[in-house]
Amino acid sequence: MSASLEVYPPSAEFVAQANANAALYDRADADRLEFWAEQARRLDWDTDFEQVLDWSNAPFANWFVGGKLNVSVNCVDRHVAAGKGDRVAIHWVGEPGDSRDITYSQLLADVSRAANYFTAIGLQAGDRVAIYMPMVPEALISMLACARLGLTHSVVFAGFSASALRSRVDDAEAKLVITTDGQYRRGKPAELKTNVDDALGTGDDAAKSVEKVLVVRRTNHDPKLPWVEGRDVWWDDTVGESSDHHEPDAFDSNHPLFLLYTSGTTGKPKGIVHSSGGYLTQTSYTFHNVFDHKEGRDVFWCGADIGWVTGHSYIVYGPLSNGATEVVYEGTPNTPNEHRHFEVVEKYGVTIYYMAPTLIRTFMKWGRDIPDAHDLSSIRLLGSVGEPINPEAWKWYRDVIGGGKAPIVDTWWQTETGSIMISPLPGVTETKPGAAMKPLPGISANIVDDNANPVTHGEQGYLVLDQPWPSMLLGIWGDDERFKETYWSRFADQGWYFAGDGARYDDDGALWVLGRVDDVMNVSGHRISTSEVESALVGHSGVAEAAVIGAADETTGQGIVAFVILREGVENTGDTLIAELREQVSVEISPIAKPREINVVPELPKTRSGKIMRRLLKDVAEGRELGDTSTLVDPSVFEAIRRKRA
Ligand code: 6R9
Repeated sequence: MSASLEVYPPSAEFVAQANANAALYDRADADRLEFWAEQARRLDWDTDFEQVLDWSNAPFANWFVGGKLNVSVNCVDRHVAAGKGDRVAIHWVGEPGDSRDITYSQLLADVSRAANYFTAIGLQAGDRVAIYMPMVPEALISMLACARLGLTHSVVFAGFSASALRSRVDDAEAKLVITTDGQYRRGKPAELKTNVDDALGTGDDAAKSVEKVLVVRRTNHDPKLPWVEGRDVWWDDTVGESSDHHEPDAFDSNHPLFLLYTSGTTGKPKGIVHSSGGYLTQTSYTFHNVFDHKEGRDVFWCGADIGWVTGHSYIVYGPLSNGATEVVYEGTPNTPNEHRHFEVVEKYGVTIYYMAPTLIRTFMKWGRDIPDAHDLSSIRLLGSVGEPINPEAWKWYRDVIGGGKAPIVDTWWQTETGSIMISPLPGVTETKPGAAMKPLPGISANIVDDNANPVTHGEQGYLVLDQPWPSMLLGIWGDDERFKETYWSRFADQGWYFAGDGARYDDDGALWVLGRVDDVMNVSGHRISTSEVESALVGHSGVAEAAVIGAADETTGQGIVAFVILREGVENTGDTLIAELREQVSVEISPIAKPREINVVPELPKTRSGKIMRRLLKDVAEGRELGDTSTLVDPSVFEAIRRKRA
């Protein structure tokens, strides 16, 4: 990467008002732990911490040892107590066009009601609650009510299938599942509660841990919604009838706030466990500095879903702990038409807009006439997350959405890191289109080769985090060994966290994240493992073997391409079979994991040790010349695959 690429220095105007300044790096460098203690004190603690970090049991971290706090009090009560109760916390916009404004006082009442009901049904701190909901206010309220009681929530993306929900409910042994009757999907109500019924099963097959299913009325689409007496209850009849006053307790800094399942390199999703004090410290700090948030003035909008970590950290915990006013949107960007996002920006005067590159590329495809038809001048800062943003999309974003002047923060982080780790600081960093630039103050990262030696500028290497950070994962739910093995074994001697991403520094020392170096695909910013899709395909009775790769895709970053071999005697019914296979993946995992392309091939390319050569399949799928095939058992396999695709 050459140093001559365009750089975009912050404007004098932005610098003059920015929350962050260059001294933040100096302060963090001078005393990292003291720096984090200072950030932690932006929160309200019931009991002050005695020690900033206990790393003696690495890689199991304990941040802010001895400290006790209540996460929901930090996100809600303290703003009301400070006289900001009438401030809008959430401008909620429903997909059919309905909307609700919820102030901090109303949020406190709603969270208290839910907390009182959860207590009434016997839930106790440490119990797990599964949340399987579209983007309705009750989803956020449920998360905060769990936090208030020390219940560990596990949000499962409402686009996931019944079987994906079941495995997550079972793994976490959730006692309560919260859902809605239905959800809007591109203008039409679709089932949701019935997915929960399918997931939880009946009789011998019933999910053993679940005692109650709490249902929010959203679509009202089915007058005969199936109902399990004694298990299922309506939100309105229960939470709605509970007292709006609730006295919270404080919990240990390391109390598990939530679990969030994410794809790994092996089939089974892992439950990433996050803390309370450390997690909230860093989400709150990053929200304030990376998004340059000004209380009472800014209107923030993060387009993620609460089913992903971005929704947890930058729809719920980061904004609300800072007393922000934010837009929460239920639907897709093209319902009822492609103007939707820009109308919302205009209506609420959105100032900070945080989206995924795949959406920006979609906007580019739709054409600039659409955003140009709106007054987007309220926007003063843009954010990007989920995958590398290509320089072309970066420039379009700044010019067309940011009026040619809004700084862009390209934020690198992961479910496991809990909050933003590598990003420009607006008002400080000279940005380059496509680069995440530099670890934030207080964060330490490095790019190293196979032998843990730092790479020279221009060389590609592995992105590692060589110091613990406050919002780091506590572990993988119920599997300490897998936690150590997955993240800490690659550079075990050094004690570094290996993120699974490749990266490089350019000649100026700016950091560019290049994407995953493992078998995890990134489709529209969603992490999907190749082996998960492979095992879904092999679950079809006609399939003997499957290999899946992520091929470059102009819009979605990567597209899923599958190669399957049929069992002996199974007839290839062409499109019918392909449709069945795609459906199989949709049911087993989610519609977002459906392969873009499925090739039925006579053979898969394998090394002599029997490993599928995915790298070569990628070359084929991306239409490149084949690389080195010398280790293949039978190089002619490719000719057969090529012929099939042509
Ligand atoms: C927050 C989130 C994590 C993976 C991560 C990386 C990719 C995220 C990125 C980025 C380049 C960025 N990723 N942000 N790559 N530039 N700004 O997306 O979490 O769903 O766990 O995904 O996403 O590959 O390892 P998660």
